[in-house]
Amino acid sequence: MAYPTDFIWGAAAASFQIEGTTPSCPRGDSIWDAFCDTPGKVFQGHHARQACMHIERWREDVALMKELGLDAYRLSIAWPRVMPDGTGTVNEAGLDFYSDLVNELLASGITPYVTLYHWDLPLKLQQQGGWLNPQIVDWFTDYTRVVVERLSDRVKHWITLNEPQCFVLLGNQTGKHAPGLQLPEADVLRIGHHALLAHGRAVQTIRACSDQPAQIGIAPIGVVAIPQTERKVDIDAARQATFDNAGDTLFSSAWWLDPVFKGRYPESGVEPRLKDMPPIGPEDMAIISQPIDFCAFNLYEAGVVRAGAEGQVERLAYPPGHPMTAMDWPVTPEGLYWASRFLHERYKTPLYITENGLSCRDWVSVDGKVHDPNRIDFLARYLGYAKRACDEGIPLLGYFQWSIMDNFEWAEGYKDRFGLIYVDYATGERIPKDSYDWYRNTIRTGGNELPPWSQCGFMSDQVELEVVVKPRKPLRSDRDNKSQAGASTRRS
Ligand code: GCO
Repeated sequence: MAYPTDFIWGAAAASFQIEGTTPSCPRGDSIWDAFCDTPGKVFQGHHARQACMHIERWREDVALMKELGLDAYRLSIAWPRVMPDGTGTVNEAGLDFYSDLVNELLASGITPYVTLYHWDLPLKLQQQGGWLNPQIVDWFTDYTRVVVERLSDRVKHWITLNEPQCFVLLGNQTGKHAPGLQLPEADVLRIGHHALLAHGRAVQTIRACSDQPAQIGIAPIGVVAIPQTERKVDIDAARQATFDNAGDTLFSSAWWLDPVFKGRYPESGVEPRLKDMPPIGPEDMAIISQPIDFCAFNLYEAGVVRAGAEGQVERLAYPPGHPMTAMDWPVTPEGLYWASRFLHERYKTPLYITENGLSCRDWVSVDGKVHDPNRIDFLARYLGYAKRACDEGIPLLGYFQWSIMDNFEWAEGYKDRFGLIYVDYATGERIPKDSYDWYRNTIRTGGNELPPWSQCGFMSDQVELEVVVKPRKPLRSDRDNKSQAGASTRRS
């Protein structure tokens, strides 16, 4: 079988990670600027003031996207570039930048998918409490309106929030990300509730203000458990581990997506947190569960489980030597299929994979090229499993590779490279890697040259796995060492 002919082949990036700043198109400070300025927070004190200087080189970047043959590019808007203080004054030069970028993409045959919030909260808003202040819902609504009024004559696809798990929990509970707070759980839950309300109000705002019928979604991390084998009992165990885990971790997909698609928080997460749950207004869940058009998810890795003798979920550790990325995330291609299948079963909505990719320590070889065979193999394996989802009739509409170019990887600075295009941060030079050519061919051939999914995985009942008896709560160190067996291993 083949990928559907209208499958969207994309790549993604995010404002703070690539844009940089320039006097002709300034931006207000975001919480990430302040975080980078705080000693010890970001690897070797790296900063994204320059990043990839996409703010100056965007035409060259779009030309490379066109050459790659992308159907779509997922970008994010920097709130502080559009509204330097977060509210009030609009920076027209900032809006012009995004408007010109959208025009260039469209002229190149590339559909823009626009994420409204990819973590760069205006610092001025953080100084007023940020996501903990209930007014953030209005602030975000106003910002959304400004962007939609300017771009929606040309932009049809919108993603409200990127990975609420990360910006809420890593930013405010573990302190690993900006704004670097370690708040009590009651505050963290309140922040999460405000984020979901902001999502719902943004959906309403886009629907009300868009010049054309919009396609709207949200992009959490796809936190999923995969079954060690395809025996029904193991599949049931994986489904259960995927959705009944909100008591163990707020990274849980159900914690963020049940409110959006079902209008309620999952009982498994509420019950152990009764004393800390935020006040929930009478209209809140209706706002949060505004109908949306698709569920997006970002997927890099997954936990593995099986059914124990009594049918109970057994969380398993990957065996020694299991393939790992440069960021120490286990390589789990099967996750793309199981996430698609489980999310579709539960939420009955079309899906997009809005991020997937491999971090390597790529460098320029003596021949002047950048050879990244592991990235090619990683992408082929994951795409093999995405194809399986399509073959089985799961409405997976598209795939966005992370990332079109190397960029600022948050607390890891520039250490880890995810790009199809190598960036020399000293000169700004772009060098397409081997994986760029490979992806171009994959797009050109509609995925038809990918290996069959049955050859793409690492899991089987032949692999001896150790049972991790006690699931544990996420640790602060997990951003550096994400291998928590069983549930989400990534960042949870
Ligand atoms: C995130 C973001 C991206 C990352 C990517 C690799 O998940 O952190 O969406 O900005 O760069 O996922 O970690």
